[in-house]
Amino acid sequence: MLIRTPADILPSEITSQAHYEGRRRFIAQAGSFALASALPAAPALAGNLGPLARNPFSSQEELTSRKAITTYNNFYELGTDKADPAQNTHRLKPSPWTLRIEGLVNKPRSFSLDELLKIAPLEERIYRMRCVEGWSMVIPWVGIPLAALLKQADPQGSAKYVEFISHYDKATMTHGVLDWPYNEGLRLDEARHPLTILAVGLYGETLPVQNGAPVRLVVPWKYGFKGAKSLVTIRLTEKQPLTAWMKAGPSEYGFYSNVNPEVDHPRWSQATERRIGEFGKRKTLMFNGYGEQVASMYSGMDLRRFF
Ligand SMILES: Nc1nc2c(c(=O)[nH]1)N[C@H]1C(S)=C(S)[C@@H](COP(=O)(O)O)O[C@H]1N2
Ligand SMILES: [Mo]
Repeated sequence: MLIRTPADILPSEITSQAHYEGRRRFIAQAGSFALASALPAAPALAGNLGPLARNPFSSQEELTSRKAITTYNNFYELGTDKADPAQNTHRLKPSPWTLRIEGLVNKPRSFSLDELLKIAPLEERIYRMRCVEGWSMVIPWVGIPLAALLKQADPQGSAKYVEFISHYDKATMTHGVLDWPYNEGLRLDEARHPLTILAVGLYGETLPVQNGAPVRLVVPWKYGFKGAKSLVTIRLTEKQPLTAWMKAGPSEYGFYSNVNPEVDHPRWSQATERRIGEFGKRKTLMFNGYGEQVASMYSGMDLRRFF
Protein backbone atom coordinates (compact mmCIF):
# COMPACT_ATOMS: atom_id res chain seq x y z
CA MET A 1 0.00 0.00 0.00
CA LEU A 2 1.22 3.45 -0.89
CA ILE A 3 1.47 5.96 1.93
CA ARG A 4 2.51 9.46 0.93
CA THR A 5 4.52 11.34 3.49
CA PRO A 6 5.73 14.93 3.07
CA ALA A 7 9.31 13.60 2.91
CA ASP A 8 8.38 11.62 -0.22
CA ILE A 9 7.28 14.72 -2.10
CA LEU A 10 10.13 16.47 -3.85
CA PRO A 11 9.99 20.28 -4.22
CA SER A 12 10.45 19.79 -7.99
CA GLU A 13 7.35 17.64 -8.09
CA ILE A 14 5.25 20.24 -6.31
CA THR A 15 6.43 22.96 -8.67
CA SER A 16 5.85 21.02 -11.85
CA GLN A 17 2.49 19.68 -10.74
CA ALA A 18 1.29 23.14 -9.70
CA HIS A 19 2.52 24.50 -13.01
CA TYR A 20 0.75 21.67 -14.82
CA GLU A 21 -2.52 22.31 -12.99
CA GLY A 22 -2.35 26.00 -13.85
CA ARG A 23 -1.74 25.32 -17.52
CA ARG A 24 -4.48 22.73 -17.62
CA ARG A 25 -7.05 25.14 -16.19
CA PHE A 26 -5.99 27.77 -18.66
CA ILE A 27 -6.41 25.47 -21.62
CA ALA A 28 -9.78 24.31 -20.31
CA GLN A 29 -10.90 27.96 -20.15
CA ALA A 30 -9.63 28.60 -23.65
CA GLY A 31 -12.21 26.02 -24.51
CA SER A 32 -11.36 25.13 -28.08
CA PHE A 33 -8.62 23.31 -29.87
CA ALA A 34 -8.03 26.31 -32.14
CA LEU A 35 -7.30 28.52 -29.15
CA ALA A 36 -5.22 25.90 -27.39
CA SER A 37 -3.11 25.48 -30.53
CA ALA A 38 -2.50 29.21 -30.68
CA LEU A 39 -0.92 29.27 -27.20
CA PRO A 40 2.78 30.13 -27.10
CA ALA A 41 5.10 27.13 -26.98
CA ALA A 42 5.05 25.46 -23.57
CA PRO A 43 8.09 25.93 -21.30
CA ALA A 44 10.99 23.64 -22.13
CA LEU A 45 10.26 20.77 -19.75
CA ALA A 46 11.79 17.47 -20.78
CA GLY A 47 9.37 15.57 -22.96
CA ASN A 48 6.67 18.26 -22.86
CA LEU A 49 4.01 17.41 -25.41
CA GLY A 50 2.89 21.03 -25.86
CA PRO A 51 -0.58 22.55 -25.56
CA LEU A 52 -3.23 19.86 -25.66
CA ALA A 53 -6.94 19.88 -26.31
CA ARG A 54 -8.90 18.08 -23.62
CA ASN A 55 -11.10 15.34 -24.96
CA PRO A 56 -14.76 15.66 -23.86
CA PHE A 57 -14.73 12.06 -22.57
CA SER A 58 -12.43 13.26 -19.78
CA SER A 59 -13.36 12.62 -16.15
CA GLN A 60 -13.89 15.62 -13.85
CA GLU A 61 -12.57 13.73 -10.82
CA GLU A 62 -9.51 14.75 -8.85
CA LEU A 63 -6.31 13.54 -10.49
CA THR A 64 -4.10 10.95 -8.83
CA SER A 65 -0.70 12.55 -8.11
CA ARG A 66 2.02 12.20 -10.72
CA LYS A 67 4.19 10.69 -8.02
CA ALA A 68 1.73 7.85 -7.33
CA ILE A 69 1.08 7.23 -11.04
CA THR A 70 4.82 6.89 -11.70
CA THR A 71 5.93 4.93 -8.62
CA TYR A 72 3.06 2.47 -8.00
CA ASN A 73 3.10 0.36 -11.16
CA ASN A 74 2.41 -3.04 -12.61
CA PHE A 75 5.00 -3.73 -15.32
CA TYR A 76 6.17 -7.23 -14.55
CA GLU A 77 8.92 -7.19 -17.19
CA LEU A 78 10.62 -4.60 -14.92
CA GLY A 79 9.89 -6.43 -11.65
CA THR A 80 6.80 -7.67 -9.84
CA ASP A 81 6.72 -5.28 -6.86
CA LYS A 82 4.83 -2.03 -7.33
CA ALA A 83 8.00 0.01 -6.74
CA ASP A 84 10.21 -2.06 -9.09
CA PRO A 85 9.34 -0.59 -12.51
CA ALA A 86 10.29 2.98 -11.51
CA GLN A 87 13.63 1.69 -10.24
CA ASN A 88 14.39 -0.45 -13.30
CA THR A 89 13.70 2.02 -16.09
CA HIS A 90 17.24 1.53 -17.48
CA ARG A 91 16.14 -1.93 -18.64
CA LEU A 92 13.97 -0.54 -21.43
CA LYS A 93 15.19 1.95 -24.04
CA PRO A 94 12.13 3.71 -25.50
CA SER A 95 14.04 5.43 -28.29
CA PRO A 96 14.44 4.68 -31.17
CA TRP A 97 11.16 2.74 -31.38
CA THR A 98 8.99 1.19 -34.03
CA LEU A 99 5.42 -0.02 -33.73
CA ARG A 100 4.35 -2.41 -36.46
CA ILE A 101 0.73 -2.93 -37.52
CA GLU A 102 0.20 -6.17 -39.42
CA GLY A 103 -1.97 -9.24 -39.94
CA LEU A 104 -5.33 -8.91 -41.69
CA VAL A 105 -4.79 -5.38 -43.01
CA ASN A 106 -4.38 -4.07 -46.56
CA LYS A 107 -1.61 -1.66 -45.54
CA PRO A 108 0.75 -3.27 -43.03
CA ARG A 109 3.52 -0.88 -41.95
CA SER A 110 5.83 0.26 -39.19
CA PHE A 111 5.59 3.63 -37.47
CA SER A 112 8.30 5.53 -35.65
CA LEU A 113 7.08 7.40 -32.58
CA ASP A 114 7.26 10.69 -34.52
CA GLU A 115 5.11 9.22 -37.28
CA LEU A 116 2.60 7.94 -34.71
CA LEU A 117 2.30 11.39 -33.13
CA LYS A 118 1.24 12.78 -36.50
CA ILE A 119 -1.65 10.38 -37.14
CA ALA A 120 -4.16 12.44 -35.14
CA PRO A 121 -4.06 15.54 -32.90
CA LEU A 122 -2.76 14.65 -29.45
CA GLU A 123 -5.42 15.01 -26.78
CA GLU A 124 -5.54 14.90 -23.04
CA ARG A 125 -7.83 12.12 -21.80
CA ILE A 126 -8.45 12.03 -18.07
CA TYR A 127 -9.57 8.45 -17.42
CA ARG A 128 -10.55 6.48 -14.34
CA MET A 129 -8.36 3.35 -14.29
CA ARG A 130 -9.24 0.22 -12.29
CA CYS A 131 -6.72 -2.55 -11.61
CA VAL A 132 -8.04 -6.09 -11.21
CA GLU A 133 -6.24 -6.13 -7.83
CA GLY A 134 -8.77 -3.64 -6.39
CA TRP A 135 -7.13 -0.22 -6.63
CA SER A 136 -7.91 2.67 -8.93
CA MET A 137 -6.42 5.95 -10.13
CA VAL A 138 -7.46 8.95 -12.23
CA ILE A 139 -4.79 9.50 -14.87
CA PRO A 140 -4.41 12.42 -17.29
CA TRP A 141 -3.24 10.45 -20.33
CA VAL A 142 -2.10 12.01 -23.58
CA GLY A 143 -2.85 9.96 -26.63
CA ILE A 144 -4.48 9.34 -29.97
CA PRO A 145 -7.54 7.22 -30.72
CA LEU A 146 -6.51 3.69 -31.68
CA ALA A 147 -9.18 3.93 -34.40
CA ALA A 148 -7.01 6.47 -36.25
CA LEU A 149 -4.12 4.00 -36.52
CA LEU A 150 -6.42 1.11 -37.51
CA LYS A 151 -7.88 3.26 -40.27
CA GLN A 152 -4.41 3.90 -41.72
CA ALA A 153 -3.74 0.15 -41.86
CA ASP A 154 -7.11 -0.53 -43.55
CA PRO A 155 -8.37 -3.72 -41.84
CA GLN A 156 -9.65 -6.51 -44.11
CA GLY A 157 -13.24 -7.76 -43.85
CA SER A 158 -12.12 -10.99 -42.17
CA ALA A 159 -10.42 -9.15 -39.28
CA LYS A 160 -12.44 -9.62 -36.06
CA TYR A 161 -9.88 -9.10 -33.27
CA VAL A 162 -6.79 -7.05 -32.51
CA GLU A 163 -3.78 -8.44 -30.66
CA PHE A 164 -1.33 -6.14 -28.83
CA ILE A 165 2.21 -7.32 -28.14
CA SER A 166 4.64 -5.66 -25.72
CA HIS A 167 8.39 -5.41 -26.13
CA TYR A 168 10.33 -8.18 -24.40
CA ASP A 169 14.10 -8.39 -24.00
CA LYS A 170 15.21 -11.61 -22.36
CA ALA A 171 18.62 -10.13 -21.56
CA THR A 172 17.27 -7.35 -19.32
CA MET A 173 13.71 -8.29 -18.31
CA THR A 174 11.95 -10.66 -15.87
CA HIS A 175 12.09 -14.40 -16.60
CA GLY A 176 9.17 -16.65 -15.66
CA VAL A 177 5.85 -15.40 -14.12
CA LEU A 178 4.14 -15.03 -17.52
CA ASP A 179 4.66 -16.46 -21.00
CA TRP A 180 6.51 -13.49 -22.55
CA PRO A 181 6.07 -11.33 -24.49
CA TYR A 182 3.09 -9.80 -22.66
CA ASN A 183 0.14 -9.70 -25.03
CA GLU A 184 -3.46 -8.59 -24.89
CA GLY A 185 -6.46 -8.50 -27.19
CA LEU A 186 -9.67 -6.67 -28.03
CA ARG A 187 -12.58 -7.33 -30.31
CA LEU A 188 -12.29 -5.07 -33.37
CA ASP A 189 -15.32 -2.96 -32.33
CA GLU A 190 -13.77 -2.44 -28.87
CA ALA A 191 -10.46 -1.47 -30.47
CA ARG A 192 -12.24 1.07 -32.70
CA HIS A 193 -14.31 2.51 -29.84
CA PRO A 194 -13.58 6.24 -29.37
CA LEU A 195 -12.61 5.69 -25.70
CA THR A 196 -9.77 3.32 -26.69
CA ILE A 197 -6.46 5.14 -27.06
CA LEU A 198 -2.79 4.63 -27.64
CA ALA A 199 -1.23 6.66 -24.83
CA VAL A 200 2.07 8.42 -25.50
CA GLY A 201 2.13 10.63 -22.41
CA LEU A 202 0.70 11.58 -19.04
CA TYR A 203 0.52 14.86 -17.13
CA GLY A 204 1.33 16.62 -20.41
CA GLU A 205 4.70 14.93 -20.89
CA THR A 206 6.02 11.90 -22.73
CA LEU A 207 5.24 8.57 -21.09
CA PRO A 208 7.66 7.50 -18.32
CA VAL A 209 9.23 4.08 -18.97
CA GLN A 210 7.40 2.55 -15.97
CA ASN A 211 4.04 3.52 -17.48
CA GLY A 212 4.80 1.84 -20.81
CA ALA A 213 7.00 4.18 -22.85
CA PRO A 214 6.89 5.13 -25.58
CA VAL A 215 3.38 3.89 -26.45
CA ARG A 216 0.82 1.71 -24.66
CA LEU A 217 -2.82 0.75 -24.89
CA VAL A 218 -5.45 2.32 -22.58
CA VAL A 219 -9.01 0.91 -22.40
CA PRO A 220 -10.73 2.64 -19.46
CA TRP A 221 -13.80 0.39 -19.06
CA LYS A 222 -11.65 -2.75 -18.67
CA TYR A 223 -9.30 -3.90 -15.92
CA GLY A 224 -5.89 -2.26 -16.16
CA PHE A 225 -4.07 -5.38 -17.36
CA LYS A 226 -5.73 -5.02 -20.78
CA GLY A 227 -3.57 -1.92 -21.31
CA ALA A 228 -0.43 -3.57 -22.66
CA LYS A 229 2.66 -1.39 -22.29
CA SER A 230 5.60 -0.58 -24.58
CA LEU A 231 3.87 -1.91 -27.69
CA VAL A 232 5.90 -3.23 -30.62
CA THR A 233 3.21 -5.07 -32.62
CA ILE A 234 -0.50 -4.62 -33.27
CA ARG A 235 -1.91 -7.55 -35.23
CA LEU A 236 -5.38 -7.92 -36.75
CA THR A 237 -6.68 -11.49 -36.55
CA GLU A 238 -9.72 -13.58 -37.33
CA LYS A 239 -9.51 -15.64 -34.11
CA GLN A 240 -9.67 -14.35 -30.55
CA PRO A 241 -6.07 -13.94 -29.33
CA LEU A 242 -4.94 -16.05 -26.37
CA THR A 243 -3.51 -13.56 -23.90
CA ALA A 244 -0.64 -13.99 -21.45
CA TRP A 245 -3.00 -13.63 -18.47
CA MET A 246 -5.53 -16.10 -19.91
CA LYS A 247 -2.71 -18.62 -20.29
CA ALA A 248 -1.50 -17.96 -16.74
CA GLY A 249 -4.94 -18.22 -15.07
CA PRO A 250 -7.87 -19.06 -17.37
CA SER A 251 -10.40 -19.11 -14.51
CA GLU A 252 -9.18 -15.73 -13.19
CA TYR A 253 -8.60 -13.64 -16.31
CA GLY A 254 -11.07 -13.72 -19.17
CA PHE A 255 -10.75 -12.23 -22.62
CA TYR A 256 -13.26 -9.42 -22.02
CA SER A 257 -12.16 -8.31 -18.54
CA ASN A 258 -14.76 -5.55 -18.43
CA VAL A 259 -14.84 -3.90 -15.02
CA ASN A 260 -17.86 -5.53 -13.35
CA PRO A 261 -18.64 -5.18 -9.63
CA GLU A 262 -21.08 -8.11 -9.91
CA VAL A 263 -18.57 -10.67 -11.15
CA ASP A 264 -15.96 -11.42 -8.51
CA HIS A 265 -12.43 -12.56 -9.16
CA PRO A 266 -12.30 -16.19 -7.91
CA ARG A 267 -10.09 -15.09 -5.00
CA TRP A 268 -11.63 -11.70 -4.09
CA SER A 269 -14.64 -9.42 -4.52
CA GLN A 270 -14.66 -6.77 -7.25
CA ALA A 271 -17.51 -4.78 -5.64
CA THR A 272 -15.28 -2.05 -4.17
CA GLU A 273 -11.95 -0.39 -4.84
CA ARG A 274 -9.41 1.81 -3.10
CA ARG A 275 -8.61 5.00 -4.98
CA ILE A 276 -4.85 5.51 -4.57
CA GLY A 277 -4.29 8.50 -2.29
CA GLU A 278 -7.61 8.03 -0.46
CA PHE A 279 -8.49 6.11 2.67
CA GLY A 280 -11.51 3.82 2.75
CA LYS A 281 -13.26 2.28 -0.22
CA ARG A 282 -15.40 3.35 -3.13
CA LYS A 283 -18.03 1.29 -4.88
CA THR A 284 -16.78 -0.02 -8.20
CA LEU A 285 -18.98 1.06 -11.12
CA MET A 286 -20.16 -1.20 -13.95
CA PHE A 287 -17.83 -0.76 -16.93
CA ASN A 288 -15.79 1.46 -14.57
CA GLY A 289 -18.45 4.16 -15.03
CA TYR A 290 -18.27 4.14 -18.84
CA GLY A 291 -21.47 2.11 -19.34
CA GLU A 292 -23.29 4.84 -21.22
CA GLN A 293 -20.57 4.75 -23.88
CA VAL A 294 -19.81 1.01 -24.07
CA ALA A 295 -22.70 -1.14 -22.75
CA SER A 296 -24.33 -1.48 -26.18
CA MET A 297 -21.30 -3.44 -27.45
CA TYR A 298 -22.22 -6.25 -25.04
CA SER A 299 -26.02 -6.31 -25.32
CA GLY A 300 -27.33 -9.86 -25.22
CA MET A 301 -24.04 -11.25 -23.86
CA ASP A 302 -23.88 -13.11 -20.54
CA LEU A 303 -21.16 -11.09 -18.81
CA ARG A 304 -20.63 -13.83 -16.20
CA ARG A 305 -19.72 -16.27 -18.92
CA PHE A 306 -17.79 -13.73 -21.02
CA PHE A 307 -15.87 -12.24 -18.08
N1 LIG B 1 3.72 -5.18 -20.82
C1 LIG B 1 2.97 -5.05 -19.70
N2 LIG B 1 1.87 -4.30 -19.75
C2 LIG B 1 1.10 -4.15 -18.62
C3 LIG B 1 1.43 -4.82 -17.41
C4 LIG B 1 2.63 -5.62 -17.41
O1 LIG B 1 3.00 -6.23 -16.39
N3 LIG B 1 3.37 -5.70 -18.56
N4 LIG B 1 0.63 -4.67 -16.30
C5 LIG B 1 -0.78 -4.29 -16.54
C6 LIG B 1 -1.52 -3.97 -15.33
S1 LIG B 1 -1.98 -5.26 -14.32
C7 LIG B 1 -1.94 -2.70 -15.04
S2 LIG B 1 -2.95 -2.37 -13.70
C8 LIG B 1 -1.47 -1.55 -15.86
C9 LIG B 1 -0.76 -0.54 -14.96
O2 LIG B 1 -0.43 0.62 -15.68
P1 LIG B 1 0.28 1.82 -14.92
O3 LIG B 1 1.47 1.28 -14.19
O4 LIG B 1 0.66 2.80 -16.01
O5 LIG B 1 -0.75 2.42 -13.98
O6 LIG B 1 -0.58 -1.93 -16.89
C10 LIG B 1 -0.89 -3.14 -17.55
N5 LIG B 1 0.00 -3.35 -18.68
MO1 LIG C 1 -3.74 -4.42 -13.01
